[in-house]
Amino acid sequence: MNKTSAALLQTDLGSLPLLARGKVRDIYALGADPAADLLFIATDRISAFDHVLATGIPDKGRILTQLSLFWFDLLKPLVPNHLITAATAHYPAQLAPYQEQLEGRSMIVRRAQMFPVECVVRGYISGSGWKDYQATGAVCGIPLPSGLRESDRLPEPIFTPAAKINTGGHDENISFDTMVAHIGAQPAEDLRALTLEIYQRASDHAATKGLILADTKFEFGLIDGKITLADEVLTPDSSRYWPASTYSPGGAQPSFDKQFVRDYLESIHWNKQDPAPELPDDVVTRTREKYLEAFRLITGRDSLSV
Ligand code: Q0N
Repeated sequence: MNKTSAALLQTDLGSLPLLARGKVRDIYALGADPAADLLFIATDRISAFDHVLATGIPDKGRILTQLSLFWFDLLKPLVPNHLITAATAHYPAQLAPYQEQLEGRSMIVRRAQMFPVECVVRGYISGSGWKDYQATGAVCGIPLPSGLRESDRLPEPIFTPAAKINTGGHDENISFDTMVAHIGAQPAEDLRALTLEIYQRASDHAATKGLILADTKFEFGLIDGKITLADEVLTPDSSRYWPASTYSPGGAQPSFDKQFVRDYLESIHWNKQDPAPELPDDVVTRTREKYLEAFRLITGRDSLSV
């Protein structure tokens, strides 16, 4: 059994070059060579309403990392991925002093030439897709049937790419034609086909576990000229999972993982400006339990192995 330990909010890997710090993940380069492998670390940070909160969720980083590893393995027959290893025993010796910060929550990955596009796929109409549909009847230029309700299942899954807007800002939904203009027709068609194929496989798996995979986001890059699945995959941070048993279209569905957090933040009337507030212990405990529940449902495993 894993004892709950304090949340890891920040990594510190001495002189290793920090390549990027996301809301949740810290990425280091394993050396100064521009081709050096990367070290991904998922911290226990949690964001809500686009802000990183002052309190972390113990084990969240390990849960998300092990979910990504589960999905990389399941999807291996469909698409190569950037993972080299998540076994700290196989990490380079220079990382040994940081073992505590790395165990279970990190992976060494190959550096890819990333496509500057978020590959989003939606089987259900929610979030920014719902907003766009209400305004225009379409999402990313894809016309949808009239009369859809919020959270309705779509006639078929749709590919709705988004472009990164620097740091902090929301991604912007773009048309397939705009994606073609950015990266070229063949890569765009390949990424769309792969994204839809992976979504089908993943939502089939989720369905057998009583979960709806409403939508999710992938990032791809080129490694040795081959399209490769990168970043994190199919975690609750990059996906909307809904319990099938309580699915009820005609309104927003509660967040599987963050609902207690959102409810608490609404209850204190936080103005959604920095500084983000602390979370009370019971919200932390119940949220941690939701991430563990997602992990158990999706992987069929009882608890984290590390
Ligand atoms: C890379 N991102 C954006 C942190 C992660 N294999 C790779 N090679 C080169 N670069 C990247 C990868 C990957 N994956 C991807 N940054 C660098 C993803 N961010 C989003 C915010 O959190």
